[in-house]
Formats: sequence, C-alpha cells, structure tokens
Amino acid sequence: MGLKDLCAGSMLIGAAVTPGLLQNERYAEIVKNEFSSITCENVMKPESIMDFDATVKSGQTDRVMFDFSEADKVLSFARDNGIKVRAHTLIWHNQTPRWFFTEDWSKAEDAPFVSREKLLKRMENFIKDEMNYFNGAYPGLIYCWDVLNEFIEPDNNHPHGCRVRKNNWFSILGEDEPRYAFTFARRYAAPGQKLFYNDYNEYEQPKRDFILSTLRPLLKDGLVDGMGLQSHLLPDYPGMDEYRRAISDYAAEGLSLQITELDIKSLSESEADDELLARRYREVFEAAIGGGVESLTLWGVTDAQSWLSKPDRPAYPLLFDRAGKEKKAYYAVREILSK
Ligand code: 9MR
Repeated sequence: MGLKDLCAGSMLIGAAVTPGLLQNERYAEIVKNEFSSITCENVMKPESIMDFDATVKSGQTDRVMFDFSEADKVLSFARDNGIKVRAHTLIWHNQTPRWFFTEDWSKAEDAPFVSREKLLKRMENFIKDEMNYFNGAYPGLIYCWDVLNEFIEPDNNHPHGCRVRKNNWFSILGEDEPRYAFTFARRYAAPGQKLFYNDYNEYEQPKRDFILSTLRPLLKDGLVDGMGLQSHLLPDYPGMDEYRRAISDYAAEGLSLQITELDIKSLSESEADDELLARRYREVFEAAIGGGVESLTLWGVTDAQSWLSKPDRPAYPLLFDRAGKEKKAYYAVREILSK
C-alpha cells in the first residue's frame, strides 16, 4: 500500500516531477506506488511550452505557438498509470519569455511591449489554446489549473500588494491582471476543473490579507475556486499556529485548499535533523487533514532532485533520500495517513 492508498477518497497526494526523473526506474516506481497526483515541475510553464520559431513562422501577431513534447512525456505517464494532474502554471511573472509581450515577437532587449488590447488577445488565446490542447489530448486527466502564480509581493510596496517589479503582465495590464486571467481560464476550462491562485509565504501577514482581498471579488463572481498553499517551509518556520491559522483563514472564505509545493528545507541528515523533519512533516500533514486540504503535493520525489539541493550545499527536504529510500519523515506521514 502506498501513501495514495492510505488517503484514497479523502485527499490526493502528489509530487512534482520532470521527464528525466520518470526515466529512472526506481524513481518512476516510487511515483507509481505512492502518488495519485502529479505536477510538472517545469515543463508546463510558459517558457517550456511557448515555441518562438513556430510563433514567428506562423505570421500571427496575437497567438503564440506551442511545443508540448516535454509536457506530453509527463502527462502520458500520468494517464498510463492512473495518476491525476495539477496543471502548473498559466500566468506568472517568472519563466515567461519577454518576447511574448513585445511587438512582432521581438527578442531585442529594449523591444517595445504590445498594447494592452493586443496583450489581452494573446493572453486569451494562450489560455484557450493550452487548455484545449491538454484537455483534448488527455480528457479527464487535469483536475485543476494554477491560473495565476505569485501575484502578491508585499515587498514591492504596492498599496494592494501587487507584484509590480519584474512583472511584464502587470506592467501592461496593471491591477486587472488577475480578473482577466481567471475570466479566460473559466471560459475555456473543462467542466469540473478547479481554478487556483498559487503562492509562497502564503501563511505570512500582510501577504495573506493581500491575497484574500485580491481573491474575494473573483470568488464572489465564481471565477476562482481555490488557494494553492505552496508551503516551502523551514524546519522551524513558520510556527504551526501561524500555518494552521492561514489554512483556516483561507478556508473560511470558501476557497478549496490544496498544498501545492510542500518541502521543508533541512540542511543536514543527522539523526537529530532527520527526526525533526519527521516531526515537522507529521504536523503539516495533521494540519492539512484537519483543515480539509483536498490535495497535497510534495515539490519533488527524492532529495537528489529537489530544487533546494545545490551541488555545493545538499539539502534534505523530502520524504525519500538520494537513493530513493524512505526516510523517517516518510514513515511519519504514513502513520498520520493511516489514522
Ligand atoms: O522547482 C523549480 C525549479 O526547477 C526552477 O528552476 C524554478 C524556476 O523559477 O522553479 C521551481 O519551481 C517553483 C515553482 O514553479 C513556483 N513556486 C516556487 C518553486 C520553487 O522555486
């Protein structure tokens, strides 16, 4: 019995994966045995699917062209193994090429941006064509979309918490960006697919309040369904009270909740740190189950592939070690899910 069997019926449990990881037999086995949900760690992001040459060649000025071949490797694996997919991510300031925003799809550094009107056409076509492709090729596979990612950044000192710096979407669309993103996504999503806002440091104040005041009007108009709690945590931060409080504050608004990118940045594999990690995972899973979280995704499968592991500074944030062996934290999670 894998983790997915222990929480079947109450919660999906997932991992972020890359096409490369799935080629490794041991790692692919872990994914098949343990998880009921998959997120593409990078290959569904705009920069991975937007095809510059094909776009220029197409001669169109308001429609980007795609290359979905890397994403297809992950989605066909999911389909063939009965695993559902969280689609990550449509509108994001990061990993979206600048040429998408420029006149004549120019890659020149100082190329001028298109008008607001033209960007809205590109945005609608982008969302529509991507959703139509995946929903057509993999009917019923994707259960939710991260429509808007990391739009709130209190450090930018905008009165409503908007991320104004290094955000080409915002430079052109301003505060209307979220409404347009969710309006188009709702228009083209398949029936039953949930639309999510996804962010990190989601438990902190004032970020939480800014997120909620952005989502409330969209929620009222039926445009957004859920809050993606990324949950990139440290062993001792945030405190569990703060974390639980955030979960209940989001839930109180009527948002569906998913933990979308969980990892806990432990920098040693000493016995003591391994124990600490297990305790922390236990608490987070308890909070998730107690808070009605419907899907919980780990941001990676083993410590080896985690984005937190650098060649000169390994990290130990996940449930499986570099060899793909279950850590104490894995058994702690099993215990909570078995209750
Ligand atoms: O794990 C991803 C890493 O491989 C990429 O280099 C990075 C680029 O921005 O994105 C990482 O994933 C991020 C996710 O898409 C959004 N939330 C934060 C994640 C960790 O940075």
